[in-house]
Amino acid sequence: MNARTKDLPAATPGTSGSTLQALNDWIAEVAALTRPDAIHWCDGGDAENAALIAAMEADGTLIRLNEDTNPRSWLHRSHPEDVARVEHLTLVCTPDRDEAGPNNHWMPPAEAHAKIDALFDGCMRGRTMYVIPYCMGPIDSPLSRCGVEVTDSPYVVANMRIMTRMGAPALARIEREGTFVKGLHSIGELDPSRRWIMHFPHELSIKSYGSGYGGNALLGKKCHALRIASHQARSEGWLAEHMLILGVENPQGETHYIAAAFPSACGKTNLAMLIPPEGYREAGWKIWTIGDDICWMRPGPDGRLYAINPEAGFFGVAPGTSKKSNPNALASIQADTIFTNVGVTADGQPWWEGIGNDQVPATDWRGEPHDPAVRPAAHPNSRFTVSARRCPSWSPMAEDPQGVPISAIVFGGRRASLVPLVFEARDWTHGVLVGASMGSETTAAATGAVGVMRRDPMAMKPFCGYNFADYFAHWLSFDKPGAKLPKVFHVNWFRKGAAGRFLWPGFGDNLRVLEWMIDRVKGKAGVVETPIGGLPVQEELDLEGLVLSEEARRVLFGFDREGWQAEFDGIGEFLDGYGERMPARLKAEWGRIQGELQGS
Ligand code: SAT
Ligand code: MN
Repeated sequence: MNARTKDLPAATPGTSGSTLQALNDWIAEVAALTRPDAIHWCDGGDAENAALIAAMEADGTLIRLNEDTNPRSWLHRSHPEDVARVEHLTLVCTPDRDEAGPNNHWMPPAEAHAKIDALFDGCMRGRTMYVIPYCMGPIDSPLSRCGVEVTDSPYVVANMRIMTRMGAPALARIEREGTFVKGLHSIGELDPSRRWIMHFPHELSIKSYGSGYGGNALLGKKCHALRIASHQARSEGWLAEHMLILGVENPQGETHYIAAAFPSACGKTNLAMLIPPEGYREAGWKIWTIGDDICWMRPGPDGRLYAINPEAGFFGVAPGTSKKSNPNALASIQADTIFTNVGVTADGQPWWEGIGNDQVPATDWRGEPHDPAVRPAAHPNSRFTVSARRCPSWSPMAEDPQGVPISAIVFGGRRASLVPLVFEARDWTHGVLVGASMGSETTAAATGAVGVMRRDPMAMKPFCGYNFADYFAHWLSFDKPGAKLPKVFHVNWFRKGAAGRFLWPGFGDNLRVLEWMIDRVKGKAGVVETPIGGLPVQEELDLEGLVLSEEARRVLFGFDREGWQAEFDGIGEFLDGYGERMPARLKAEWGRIQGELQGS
């Protein structure tokens, strides 16, 4: 034990720290600030997990679900005011404000540290401090990156064990590499007025206080794998994106990998685990799941982009998950799952709106007798945490250290009007503009109003760790000699008709659109050119077996010039909000399309 740790509480037997001095020094520093009663270095093993779960069951943090129907599964009820990400309290603290950009809330680093350290001061008295070494990505992948989260929440430890490669192998890699992202977390008092989620990209560090919710507290996820990683990716020449990754295997046995960016709670998990429609299944089509939320991509030696999923589990939205909407997700969560803020039946089965079974919830997510007139049984942002390995469509390629080659990048949002089912960008520059222009209606994944249209470029509005103008420039920089970049598409599964109903069936039928994209990649299908990009030639998109109304066909495959003129005015204003920093190439691309929209 070195001098700085000598007056600290003893580490739990068998978990005595690291051979890496920088790590021990940092742990000593945070323990001196937070004053825990004990320090536990997590090894990630089964015995450790069992002990943590038993302690949480004993103190009511976890409630055991029905062991027959849901073996080794648990319900956690959060503080009622701690149910989602808090974007207004999430800060990027760079020395220069412009580096964080108008897309982030910002505070000078010194002020931010002072503010949050005052909250951390002594906050772990009477608690155990857990040290969680974790690896984002396959443990032996050159694309993976490691971090250490310190937390006083055993619920966070149990979730991090599912969501990341956590414990001894991660610690060994950290000790070998000597670098890691530092994440300090305390649930504090779970008081929304004493809550901050702060990022210090230049220090590769995160400080999060006052929330136990996934995106605020599982620091490997949005904080590290997107906000800090996007910053690292920019300087190291790769991309950290809010994207699912899936493989589409055709009847000839070829697999194409697709990465798709949709905002939170817009169906990434459903698309990643899609079950092909019957005709496709019979013909031999298969979907392979690599990831449902985050994608790290880097150019390979052949010029293509190769992607890994940095996560090891799914933190999915429960409501609406059913045998019909996502049978693979439902199968995944039959055992070994932590449910947060769902309802529960009298015999201890988890329940949520849209589960599609005939069970009845007895208790709602607040633990009160369920009364639909008072509140839904499950919170709209209630979640399941489960290992990716439990998913029937889980691909062994998710463990490939080299990642999978990406054939197509898809952007998409929730748009009730204007935006057609699918269109293709002309080239990479246009594709970057399509991503940068994304708009979507807000969801329950963040606190605030739901259903409000906002610009959410590349679905990264809440997650990009630096100025969007620089981020778009970074995207543009991948277009260089020798690059074999994926084709870029935009989809909208959420278009509504005059009667307010969805016009596209979605879910498994989305494979029809993916097949068309792969045909485009292979040069097998044409497009109808419009100013916004290439629309499918309707006969080349397989709609067999689907009943689509006349209105649906017209609207889903149509191009509304006047509507797009107004949309492009809005996009232009959005880009102008970034001033001179916005890459001229992107503004020129916008100008070109604006000109075409105004032409005859
Ligand atoms: O941010 S979370 O990871 O909690 C979920 C989401 O909003 O995408
Ligand atoms: Mn997400």
